[in-house]
Amino acid sequence: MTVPEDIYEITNPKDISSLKRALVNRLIYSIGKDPVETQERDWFFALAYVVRDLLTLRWMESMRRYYLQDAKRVYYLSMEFLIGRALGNSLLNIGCYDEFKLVLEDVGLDLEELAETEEEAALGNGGLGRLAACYLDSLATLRLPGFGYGIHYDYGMFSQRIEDGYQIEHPENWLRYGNPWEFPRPDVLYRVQFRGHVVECPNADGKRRYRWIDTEDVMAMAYDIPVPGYGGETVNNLRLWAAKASRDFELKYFNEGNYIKAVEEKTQSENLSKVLYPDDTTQMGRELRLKQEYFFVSASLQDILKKFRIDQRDFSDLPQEVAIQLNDTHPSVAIPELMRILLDEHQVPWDDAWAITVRTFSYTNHTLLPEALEVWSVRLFEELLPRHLQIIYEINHRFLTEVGERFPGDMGLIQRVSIIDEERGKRVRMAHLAIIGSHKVNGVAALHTRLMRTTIFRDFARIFPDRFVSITNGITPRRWLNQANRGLAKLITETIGPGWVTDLERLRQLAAMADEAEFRARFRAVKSANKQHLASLIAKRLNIGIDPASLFDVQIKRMHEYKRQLLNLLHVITRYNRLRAGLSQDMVPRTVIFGGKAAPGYHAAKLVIKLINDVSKVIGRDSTVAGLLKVVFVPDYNVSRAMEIMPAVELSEQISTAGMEASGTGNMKMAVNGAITIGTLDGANIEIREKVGEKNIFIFGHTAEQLDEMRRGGYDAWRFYYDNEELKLALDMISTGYFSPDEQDRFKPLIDSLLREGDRFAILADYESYIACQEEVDRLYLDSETWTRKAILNVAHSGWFSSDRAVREYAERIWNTPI
Ligand code: GL2
Repeated sequence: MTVPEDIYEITNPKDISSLKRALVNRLIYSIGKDPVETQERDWFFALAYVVRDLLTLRWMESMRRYYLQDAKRVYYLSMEFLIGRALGNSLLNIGCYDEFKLVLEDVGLDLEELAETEEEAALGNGGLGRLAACYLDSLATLRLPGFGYGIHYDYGMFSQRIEDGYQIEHPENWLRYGNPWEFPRPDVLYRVQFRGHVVECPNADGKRRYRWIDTEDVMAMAYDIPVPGYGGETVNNLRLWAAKASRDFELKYFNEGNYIKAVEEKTQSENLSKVLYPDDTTQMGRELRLKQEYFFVSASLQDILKKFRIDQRDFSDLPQEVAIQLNDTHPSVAIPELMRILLDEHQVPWDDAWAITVRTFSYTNHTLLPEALEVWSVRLFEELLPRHLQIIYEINHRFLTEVGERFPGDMGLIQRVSIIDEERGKRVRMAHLAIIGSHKVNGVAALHTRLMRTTIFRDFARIFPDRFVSITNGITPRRWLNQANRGLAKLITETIGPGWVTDLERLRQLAAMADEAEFRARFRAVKSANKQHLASLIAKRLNIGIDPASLFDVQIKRMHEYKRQLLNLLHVITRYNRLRAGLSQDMVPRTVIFGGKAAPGYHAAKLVIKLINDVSKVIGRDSTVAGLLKVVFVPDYNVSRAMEIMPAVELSEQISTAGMEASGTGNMKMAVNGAITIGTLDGANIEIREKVGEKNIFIFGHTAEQLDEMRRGGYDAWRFYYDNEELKLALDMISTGYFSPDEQDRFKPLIDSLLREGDRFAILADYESYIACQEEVDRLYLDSETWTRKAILNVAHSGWFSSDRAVREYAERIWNTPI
C-alpha cells in the first residue's frame, strides 16, 4: 500500500506548532495522562515517542532504499551495546534539538532536565560495548546498511553505590518504566534449540546426514531500536533478542495437569536474557553465558538468512550479500551454527559450506589478556550444543590435517593451534575457532595487532599471513564532542564551520588557531566553564567542593589491575607527602578524579576503590593540603557520567601496563575534548602520540618489549622498593594502615601483590618515571598559554580517531562494502 504524504502528523519537523501538537497528543493518547497533572517522566515519554515517530519514517525510507539498491548488508554481532541515553543524541542527529527545546519551554519544561529522566541503556561493560554503539552511529551516518544484533537484557550493567568507601552493586532495572525507543516484535520469533542429541540418518543420495533432535527449545523475540545517523537521512536498526518460553514446555506440563510447574519452567527459560555478565576481563565458563551466546547467535542467523531470502537464492551468493562481524569471540559459535544450517538443513556439501562461512565472517579481537580469552569445557559444549561440537571437531580435524601437510613434523604447532586444548581437561578455544572460521581477524590498535601476530596468535599469523589486519578503534564525534561538549562544539563550528561533525579530520584547521592568543582565551573559557559545571555537579551530588581552578586530573574507566589506578594513587600519596613536607612551590593545585566499576567478584579491584576512598578521606581532612590536593571518586561511572566528565578533563590518565590495553577509547574522547594525555606506550596511546605530536603528550614508563625483557631477566620488585625512598614510604603508608587506622592491614593484599607476588602489572617498575612525568605536567600547567596551545593541538589532531574513519576501514578492508 502506498501512503499519501499528507497523512503524516509531522510533515515539517521545523514547524514548532505541529511538534507541540504531536507532543501533547502523545501525552494524552499514548501515555494516557492529562496535561494538567503530569510528571516529568510522562513528558519525557511523550517526547521520546514523538522523536521516535520522526525516526520511524526515516527508518522505513532507509530500509526501502537498501532494498532497492540491493546493497550488501553488514551485521555486527555483539553481546554488548553500551548505547546510553538516546534523547539528546537523536535530537541532535535529526537536527531538531533547538526546535524541541522551544516546544518544551512553551509548556514550562527544560529539555536538559527532562533528558536526565531517561534511564540509560547500559547493555555493556565498557570499551567493547561502547565501541559497538559508536560503530552503529557511524554506520548510519555513513549511510551503510549496517545492523546490530545483541541481547535485550532485563538488567544491564549494575549500578554502583559507594557505602563507607566500598563498592556495592545494585541491579539496574532500566526497563522499569518501559523503553520508549524500542518496538517489540512479538511476530519476529525464532526457535533456538539446546541439548538433545544427534542422530545420523541415511539419505536418499547415500550421503550421511545428521539431525539434532529431542532438544529443549527457547524462543527468541525481537526488539527493534532505531539508530539515527547524523543529518537524519538514514536510520538503521539495532535488533535485540529476548528469551521467551517455547509453548512445548507449557504444553508438556499443562497436559500433565501441572500448571505451576509449567509456569515455573517458563520463567526459567526466560531467565536466559535476564542479566548481562558484569565482568569483561575474566571468563568464567558458566553455562548461562554459553547459552546466551548461542541464543542470540542462532536467532540472528535465522533472521539474517531469512532476509537473504534463503529459499530463493543460491547460498554461494551469501558472502557477496552479507558480511558478519564478530565483536570478540562471544558470538563465534555463529561459525559452527552457519555450518550446521548449511550442512544439515540445506544439504550444502562441506567444502562449499566452509568456503561460504569463512568468506562471510570476520572477527575482532579486543584483548590479549589470557584470563579473558574464552574457552569452554568440551563437556559443557557437548551437553548444550552436541551438533556444534561435532562440527567443531570436524573443522578442527580438517584444519589440522592441512597444517600437518604444510608444516610436516611440527607436532608442537598442531597442538598449539588446535581448537581443542587437550592440556587442561579438554576445552574449546573460541579464539582459535574464530580465527580459523573468518577471512579477516583484526586487532584494535597498531601495537595490539602487532602483539597479536607476534605473541598469542603467532602460529596463526604464520599459517594465515594475510588474515590479520589492524583497525584502530574510533569514537563517534556526534556523542563525544557535538553532544557532550556543546561549548567546544560551538566554538569549533564558529571557527571552521559545521562540517567537522561528519568529517572530523577538519579539526586540523584548528591547529593554526593554537598560535592565536584570542582563540586560546576562548578555548580556555570553554574548558573553564566545563570544569565549573562538573564542579557544581559534584557539589550537588556528592556534597564535595572542588576548586574549578585546580588542574583536573582524571582516570575514568573500569577498575582493573592492568589499568593501574593504583599507580595513580601512588602518585597522589607521593604528592601528598611532598606537600606535607613543604615542597608545594613546584606544584599546582590538583583535583584527582576517579570513576569506574569493578567486577563484583574482583576483590583486588574492589579493594582499590576502597583505597581511593580512604586516601580521599585522609587528604580531605588534612588542612595542610587544603586547596592544593583533593581526591574524588565519582560513583556509578557510566555513559551519562562520562559525557559530563569528558569535557572538563585537563589531564587524561592512560597509564596501563604497556602491552595490556588493547586500544582504549576514553583516551580518544578526552583528547578530542582538549585534554592532554599522560600515558604509557600502550594501545592507541601510541597512535595518539603519532597524531598529536610527542611534544603534546606526556609519555612515561617501560615499553612492552622492555617489560618483556625485564621479566625474562627476573623481575625484582623489592629492588624498586628499596631504591626509592618515596615509593617505599607510600607503600608502607598503605600497608601499615595510615589510610585505614580502623583496620590496619586492610590493604595488605594490594601491597603483597606488588612486593611478594611479582607485581604482574609492573607498577613499581614504572613508578619513578611516572612521578617524574607528573612533575613535568605541573611545570607545563603553570604556563597556561603553552598548556592551552597543546590542548588545542590535541583537539586539532584527533580527527583520525573518529569512528567514521574506523568504520570506513572495516568497509574497505574487511566487509568489501566501500563507501
Ligand atoms: C576492550 C579493551 O580492553 C579496550 O582496550 C578496547 O579499547 C575495547 C574496544 O576495542 O575493548 N576489550 C574488552 O573486553 N573490553 C574492552 O574495553 N571490555
